[in-house]
Amino acid sequence: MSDLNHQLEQLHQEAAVALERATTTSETESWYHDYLGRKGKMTAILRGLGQLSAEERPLVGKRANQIKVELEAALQARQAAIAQEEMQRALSAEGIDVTMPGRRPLVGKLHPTNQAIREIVDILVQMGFQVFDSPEVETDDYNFGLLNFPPDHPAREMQDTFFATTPGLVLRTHTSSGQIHAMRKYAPEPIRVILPGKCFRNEDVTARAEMMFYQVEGLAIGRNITFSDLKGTLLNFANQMYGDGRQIRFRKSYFPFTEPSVEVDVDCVLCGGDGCRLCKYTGWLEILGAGMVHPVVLKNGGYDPAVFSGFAFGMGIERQAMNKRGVDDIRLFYSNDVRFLARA
Ligand code: FA5
Repeated sequence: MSDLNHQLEQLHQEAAVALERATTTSETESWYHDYLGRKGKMTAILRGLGQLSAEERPLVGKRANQIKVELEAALQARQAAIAQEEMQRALSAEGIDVTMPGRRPLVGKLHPTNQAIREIVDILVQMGFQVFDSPEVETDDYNFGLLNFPPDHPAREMQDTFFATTPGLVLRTHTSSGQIHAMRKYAPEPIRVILPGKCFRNEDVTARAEMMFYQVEGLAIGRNITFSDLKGTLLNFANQMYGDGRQIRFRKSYFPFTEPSVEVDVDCVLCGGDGCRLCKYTGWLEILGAGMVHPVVLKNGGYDPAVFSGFAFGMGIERQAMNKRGVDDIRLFYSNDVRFLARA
């Protein structure tokens, strides 16, 4: 057996072991380069064939070819196995873990102001009020004059007004501006209407006050409407809005369009009247302004005050939502913070 033959067998073994150790496609490529390539160890050995005797040369040459064919077949098998492993690895790295909980899609919902409007309107509609629409841009008359605000009377300063560039037009400062529209449409029939909508006041924005906010106005006019009807209506409203067993209290107040006028509070929904941060330790939450419709306003609306009487009330919508949900800053309603909007 020639020395060359011996070298060939050794190379065969060494190459087979080295191939097993290759774990990536690029390692198998370097292996090919080292053993079977043009500058590889096999080629180097085969170059020595010329020095062999004429009898040995074909035998060693044949064996060399066998080894080469075997190694090439082994290389193909190894490369196929590695490709399979690499694919498996990539698949499991990028794969979908079907046991993971799904991501909850963000679903839009009604804005908290709209939720509150619907809740309030639903309660009042069930009590027999019908919704009446009135304009956001109003004449000074509907917003003030016809509601018994005398010209240049300091009462106008109760509500800081945005004036339109057209003289005589204002952005309504309260939904009471719709009262005369409703009365003039239905007088002399009795009415029970509610007027939900936007109001605007040129005020400093604070945790309690916005420049744009919503109110719902209530107005009932008939032949025998008394202050007791107002009280019963508001107690019923408070119980439905804030829960059974709620108490309300009336504090005397002043509005030019009602006489007598009151501010109405409900016992604090958070502490039940003991005093807490929400009610500023008073035990009460203010919910609205109200009163008996002033005779001058009845007359301006087309009703004879000798025959007809009525009550009216006006509440801030965001304030009701704040009371109910314990929100302590009205600015959250209009700052588009999704964390607040999603929670509300
Ligand atoms: C009025 O606007 C009267 N028109 C209410 C009324 C109607 C009285 C009918 C009698 C009869 P007042 O200015 O108090 O009243 O506003 C009523 C409610 O609107 C307040 O209690 C408050 O909840 C809300 N409100 C007033 N100003 C703002 C503001 N800047 N931001 C948010 N809410 C406000």
